[in-house]
Amino acid sequence: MTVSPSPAQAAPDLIARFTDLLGPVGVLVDATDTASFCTDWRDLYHGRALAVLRPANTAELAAIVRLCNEHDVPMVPQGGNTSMVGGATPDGSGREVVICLTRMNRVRAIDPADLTMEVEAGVTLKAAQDAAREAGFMLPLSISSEGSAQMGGVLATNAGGNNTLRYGNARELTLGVEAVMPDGSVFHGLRRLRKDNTGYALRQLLIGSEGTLGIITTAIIQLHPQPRAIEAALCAVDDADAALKLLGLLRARDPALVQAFEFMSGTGMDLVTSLIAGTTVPLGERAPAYVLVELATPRPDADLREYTEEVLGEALEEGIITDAVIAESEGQRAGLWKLREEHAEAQRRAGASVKNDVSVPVTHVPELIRRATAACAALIPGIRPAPFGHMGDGNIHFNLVQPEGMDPAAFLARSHDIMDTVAGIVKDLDGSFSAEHGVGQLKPYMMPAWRGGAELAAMRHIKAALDPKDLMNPGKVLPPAQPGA
Ligand code: 2HG
Ligand code: ZN
Repeated sequence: MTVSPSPAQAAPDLIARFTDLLGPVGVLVDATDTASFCTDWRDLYHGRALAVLRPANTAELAAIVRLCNEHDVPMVPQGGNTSMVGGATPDGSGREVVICLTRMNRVRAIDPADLTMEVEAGVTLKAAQDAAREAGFMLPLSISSEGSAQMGGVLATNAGGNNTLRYGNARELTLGVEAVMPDGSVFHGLRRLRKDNTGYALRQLLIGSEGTLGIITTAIIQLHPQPRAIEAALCAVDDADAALKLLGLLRARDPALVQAFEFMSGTGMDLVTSLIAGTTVPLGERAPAYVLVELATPRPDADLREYTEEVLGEALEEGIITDAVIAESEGQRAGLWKLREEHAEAQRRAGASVKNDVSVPVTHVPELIRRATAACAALIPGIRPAPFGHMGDGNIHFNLVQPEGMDPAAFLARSHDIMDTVAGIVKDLDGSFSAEHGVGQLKPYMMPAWRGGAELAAMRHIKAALDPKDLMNPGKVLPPAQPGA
């Protein structure tokens, strides 16, 4: 039997140079140590890494990027490894290094006058939120994976999440970034300016580039005042049309109060309550769909509770919602959010599933759900559509769980059929095939049809200009160029 050498055994000199730069604690090469960095949360991709490199600061990161550039070593930046599209998983060649930012994990400063926070890439989103809260502010970015997702990845993927409709996504909340570029040079863009019209917005190019143009090391994030009152309510609705009416009512009354507006299908909710311990829907009867509404205000004098009761009462009277419960305590509010946040985990436990992280203009959400549900049922009888997500900003996770009893592999073999079916409807409704999860290695094949022509050509030019050797997260975002294209 021949035993092939581990990737690191094939390049001992390089590993020694990395170790000189980072010390032994900064370099992992044993397969047992690197394994968890080489597969994704969804278990869709399984790669191999030459090494996992863990720099402790920007200077160390810049030094290893320079070395990789010199030796043509492809680099895969990785934060909390929570990508839904394989965006942080190395390929199977064993030539790539994973660059893990976990050791760069300091909240450097919070400026209470400027309402900003300076935070390093390896800080988890949850830790950044907590630090902001302890200082009396709110970092309004909130996503299901916030306990593991790290700020570098959150920015690199322009994460959105639950509060986008009120506060914007990562892009809107970021004033400045520092990043190591593909040649190892450092972009010193840690500026905290609201106005700065000085040429191309490199910061914005790096945000959402999914690590293909450079590695974000530190960022200046805008904070908001902490709400003094928050009311969360779970509403039962007959369908997404009713949910849209509820959104209309809330916005007509006071759009500034609406902090989250999350849709959940009855099917998705059934999966959560049956597969996740400690979850129950605190409403009388099972509904075809639900909306989790959160209203919040920083004003001390606003009687938000009374307002919430009044507006939901009106929705009940008008038959927009069929039932509702308002959280009576912080614990109950957390319980309502658990029902929403555990959707992804429940679907993972239910078997194989195909995710469609799509967005459409918010008024088209009901039509999207109706048409995509019918089209997928026609494609695979017994398929379980469980759409949920950030309806307030038009971003629906149109996820489909395998039919009960079907072979998971056979279901996953139909992934592209399902994704293309949903995407066709999304395109028809002027939407996007990836609203917040990015493109990663799962969806580059969709780029020519959606972003072709001048847009994709410009992206390729930018990539070639900044990363001429294609060493930064290769194979992600951009599809391979066709010969002659
Ligand atoms: C969420 O909103 C995440 O919970 C995950 O974006 C969505 O599992 C998904 O598709
Ligand atoms: Zn989401």
